[in-house]
Amino acid sequence: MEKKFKRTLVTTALPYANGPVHIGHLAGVYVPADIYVRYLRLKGEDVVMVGGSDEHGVPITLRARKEGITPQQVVDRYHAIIRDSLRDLGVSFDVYSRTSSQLHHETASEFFSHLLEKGEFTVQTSQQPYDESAGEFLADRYVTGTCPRCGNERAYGDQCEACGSSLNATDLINPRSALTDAPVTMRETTHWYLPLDRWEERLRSWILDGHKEWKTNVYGQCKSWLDSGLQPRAVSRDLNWGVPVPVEGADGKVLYVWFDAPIGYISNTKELLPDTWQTYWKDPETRIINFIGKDNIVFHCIVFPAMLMAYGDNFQLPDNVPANEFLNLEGDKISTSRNWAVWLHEYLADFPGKQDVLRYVLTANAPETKDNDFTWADFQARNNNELVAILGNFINRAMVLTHKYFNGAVPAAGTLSDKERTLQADIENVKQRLAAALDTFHFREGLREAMELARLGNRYLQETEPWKLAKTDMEATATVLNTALQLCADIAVAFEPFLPFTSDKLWQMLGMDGKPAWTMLGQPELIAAGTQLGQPELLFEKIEDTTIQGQLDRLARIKEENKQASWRPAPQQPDVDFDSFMKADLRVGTVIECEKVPKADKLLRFLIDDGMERRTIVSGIAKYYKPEELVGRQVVFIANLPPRKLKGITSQGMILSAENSDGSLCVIAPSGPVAPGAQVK
Ligand code: B3M
Ligand code: ZN
Repeated sequence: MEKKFKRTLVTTALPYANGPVHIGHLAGVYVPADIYVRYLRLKGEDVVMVGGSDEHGVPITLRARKEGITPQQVVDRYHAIIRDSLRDLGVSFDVYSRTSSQLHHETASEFFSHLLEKGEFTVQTSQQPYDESAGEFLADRYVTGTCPRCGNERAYGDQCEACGSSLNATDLINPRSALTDAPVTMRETTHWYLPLDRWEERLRSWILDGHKEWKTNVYGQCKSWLDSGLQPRAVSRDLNWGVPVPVEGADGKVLYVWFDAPIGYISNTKELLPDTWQTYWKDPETRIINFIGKDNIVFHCIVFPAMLMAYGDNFQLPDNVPANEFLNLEGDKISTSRNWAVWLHEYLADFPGKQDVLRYVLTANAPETKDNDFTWADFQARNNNELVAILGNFINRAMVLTHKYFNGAVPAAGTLSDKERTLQADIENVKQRLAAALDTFHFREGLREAMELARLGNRYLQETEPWKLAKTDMEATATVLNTALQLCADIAVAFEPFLPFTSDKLWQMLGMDGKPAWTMLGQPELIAAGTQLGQPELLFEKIEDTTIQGQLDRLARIKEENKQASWRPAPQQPDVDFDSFMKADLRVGTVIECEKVPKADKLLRFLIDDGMERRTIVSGIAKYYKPEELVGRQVVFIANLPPRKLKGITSQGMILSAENSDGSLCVIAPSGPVAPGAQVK
């Protein structure tokens, strides 16, 4: 028997305010959470959706240092971008706040103090990396040095990006401070730890016995954490950005960001409901749902629940944590630091009025059970072949035909035939399946069911052909169009959670009053006969190839920039003995002629004055020079290579060029005029 709840509290992972939000955040957290909340509201349930920016943590301080601004300035900038862009996408938070707020600082501080008083922490002393000249402890990210695995000299204290191994700061060879480049020393420091091992048994039975219905990816991760045994976790850090540890003498120490951030859910609820927030956290008849991405599972299923259990006072644990996998972009992992993302605020500027297209594509392709890929080709195809061709098309046909035959007034239905009765039953079945999908967090499937309504509509019009009926039987035509318009109204209801802008527009276009409600879906007389329809407007428009190409070009540019930014000189070649080197006869020559080699887009043919005669050399630099700009210039070439045939031309030597970080070639030349044939020594 399913437990009955009186209300639902939906939380969404707090995005780090060190960058804007991207499609990965949306597909994993905010779009599914919003669909769920809108669905519950449509059913008239008591539901509250809370969110906010996560404004603490090392990455924010690093960004501030890099830009020469304060952490507060960093979070002010990104908090505003994140808040506004989520709002503009229609993500319907009841409150969207931030962890740098005073209320949050007080709440997190009180939470810590309460655990401290109850004896829920242990204290441990450990050696941590320290920068003597800056007088600061260093988070792992602040320590750089040589990777013990691959020899990369720029590895970080938590990870080597060259070989991918995850490291501890103490593993690095020659560790240096990323702040001052000074050598890192180790210093003793004391921190508070939450002994997760004390809660292991309760967590086990709560999750492994009590929540077998959780998604397999979530349940599986929890099981493997629990099976490998829980350890105490530090809940404080030596850092000067965050919630100060509320203990005498703990200067320079703040709460660990993963300790304060989930408490943000509580602060946000308090901010929204100063008088009744406790009902949403402590009443067993409240159901708490945490929407997160898979990298946050341990914090939401193990650490935060342990914190809540340690606090006591009837704090409720989440009822479900429907974590999603990751969304990739055009085959590569989304990355804020590499700018490999489709940023929401940029999408909204590039595609005005197309919020629902993005919501649709991200839901249809949501990474619910495995990592998925966002591609612009798929975005275009889903818009053109599904939203335009199926959904938009059905609505438009029903509207246009009603305007044509009934001056835009909903005609009264006459006698219903089997076709209408079958359709009615089909709609009812879709409604059941849609509800079942949404109740169990299967949003892709839910969207497929909602689309089924439009498919049913197109099939119904195809079978009844009102444009032919209208020539002989106006009463039958009225019945068909009435039925089709009822289905249009059903669509406005069913799509409200998924495509709220479209649903709203459609509701208006149908001349409906009030707001859609779940119980309306499938009602035979949802839209009353005689209702005057608005003008039929297209709900979706085709997206052209040029638009998509523009986005692909942007990504290609970013890929190129990243390649150049990560460029390093090639490793030095093995030693060569002096005599061998001296055998190469390097000389200066003057270019007499230069022209493109036909049918070879990379090659140029040179005629070089080498001081004795004219020799032909073929060189692969056609992409980087116009032939005429090289005529008259001096180049360096290897004179004693055996002749080689290239595209039928015998090349007598090789012109030297340097390869730039973008792969382009730059011809080597003497820095002043030199007699042709001069040797390079
Ligand atoms: N800011 C991590 C993340 O964005 C973190 C979530 C906090 S939820 C309490 O992946
Ligand atoms: Zn390495």
